[in-house]
Amino acid sequence: MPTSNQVLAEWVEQVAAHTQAEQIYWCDGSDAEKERIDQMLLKDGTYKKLNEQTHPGCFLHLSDPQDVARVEHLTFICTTEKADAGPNNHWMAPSEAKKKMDDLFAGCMKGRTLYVIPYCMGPIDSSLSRCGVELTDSAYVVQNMRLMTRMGAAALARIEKEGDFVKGLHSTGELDPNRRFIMHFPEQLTIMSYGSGYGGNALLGKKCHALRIASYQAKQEGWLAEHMLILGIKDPSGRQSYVAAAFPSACGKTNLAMLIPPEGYIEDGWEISTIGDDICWMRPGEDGRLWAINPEAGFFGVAPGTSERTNPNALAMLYKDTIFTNVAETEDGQPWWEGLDDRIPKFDWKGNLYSGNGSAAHPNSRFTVSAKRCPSYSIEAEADQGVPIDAIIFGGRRASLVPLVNQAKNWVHGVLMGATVASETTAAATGEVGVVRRDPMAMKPFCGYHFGDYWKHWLSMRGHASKLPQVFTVNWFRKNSDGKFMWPGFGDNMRVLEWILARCHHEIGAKETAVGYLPEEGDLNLLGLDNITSSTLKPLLEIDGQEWANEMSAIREYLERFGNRVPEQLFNELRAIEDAL
Ligand code: SAT
Ligand code: MN
Repeated sequence: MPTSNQVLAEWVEQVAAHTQAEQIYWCDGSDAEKERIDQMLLKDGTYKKLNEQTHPGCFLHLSDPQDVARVEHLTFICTTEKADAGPNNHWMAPSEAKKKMDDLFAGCMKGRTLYVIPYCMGPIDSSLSRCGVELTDSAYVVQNMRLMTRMGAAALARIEKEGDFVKGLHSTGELDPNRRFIMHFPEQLTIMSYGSGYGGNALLGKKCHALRIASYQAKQEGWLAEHMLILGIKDPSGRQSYVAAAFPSACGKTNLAMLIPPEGYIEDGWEISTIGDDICWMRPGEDGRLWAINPEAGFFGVAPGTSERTNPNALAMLYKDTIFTNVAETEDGQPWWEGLDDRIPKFDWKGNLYSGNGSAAHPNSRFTVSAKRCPSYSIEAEADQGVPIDAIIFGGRRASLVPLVNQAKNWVHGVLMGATVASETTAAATGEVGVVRRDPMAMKPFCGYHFGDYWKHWLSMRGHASKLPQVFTVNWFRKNSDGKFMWPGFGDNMRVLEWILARCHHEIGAKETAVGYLPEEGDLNLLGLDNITSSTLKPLLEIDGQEWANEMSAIREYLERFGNRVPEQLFNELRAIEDAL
């Protein structure tokens, strides 16, 4: 066995025997290995080669049409005590879950190869990083993990040095939605996933490890594992700031992480750099600030809506060495999706001739690409110590009520804001799209334990870090009475970021309201924005007392659902806001 880690060697042997895998393959992460597996996937039809002239090294994978998104109703947290999983999770007793999964995995790899993928979440030498090993029978998963994590020999070496790692066992099984489960055992640092080959269900380093398991570990060890992008902003004076922002899946995290500022800003010398687009691990540093790493090494982004206008940086990275999943294809073998441009594709995401009706790409179709291919990717993302965070932003899609930007008055208020943000649902998860649901810290599907304990943990960061970031909410998705978006979004979100940083560095005043600090009229830089003046912007920066009083009642009701584990401080804060309203 090619490892000195006894626990790992025995686990691999035991899984191979139980699943009756035909052979075991240890991934080393080399280029030669990548090339070999690409060729194999082409040969067996998992991959289709895209146009080598326009998209060298790019492949198209069309999944089973029933396996295109995360399955929250089949995702379980299996803690010994049901109460520890909380009302925010589906729970199953560990023994029952283990039995169920053992039955599913029995003999499931007959005739298949068991791939062993040692991986490291975060820079390979960073003390903030954590390792795991995924065992899978899917070579497509191997190739995605190669892009999304630091995988192979270096990760194995770290595991052998440190000893401990998260165990993730995965099989695509029969891709039968009735034989599909994603089980998490936070107390055993173990994940078992069966019956899906889709991203969040199958690339176990991502949501399963870096969020559900890591959030549980983070609580015990005094750090935070969050569903956040990380963005660097350099202002014209050369001052470097960093922002972490939480949005639910498919609300524009990737676009914000790769934002290109409006022309005037670029001329003035503003620069944006990308650290991560989905996950952020933060730990208090000796200086009292929160230091963050992006545990991932690639982007698994939503393709539809990505264009030269919305995200030029993303488009620039997708011309080479990218895996496309469930997008459409043009006549000349180029990947295509809604919102890209006005060409008509030849094939839809099921590989059929595109009829012109309905969407050609699946709304949750994805690209997988190395972060290094992103023009705005920052070398700071590889820094062992991480980057210090100045602001934390919570956001979601809200057609009404929620202002463009709002600053929390203090940490407790910020935690309350984060705990109660809501958003309209998107295609990233199976289920109805467009329903408003509360999505605390954008972690509703990803927190590995009881939300009450999670909020308590957030509040406790005050005791660990003396210079916590300022907290804000944003809403790019407000609509007017004609149903049109009121804010241009995308690159123009820079204007909001500028205000946020000015607040963090105490350089600008604000309008104090019952629910937070908002920009004064004229304080947002609107230079160069056609059609938007301070007066058209006014409703976006106002608080409707009555509507907010209703919102506060809804928030109280929501918090009460989590019972007596909800920290009393949140209710005190809520009461103060209600009084002020
Ligand atoms: O499918 S993933 O969970 O990996 C992506 C997402 O929904 O954010
Ligand atoms: Mn996500």
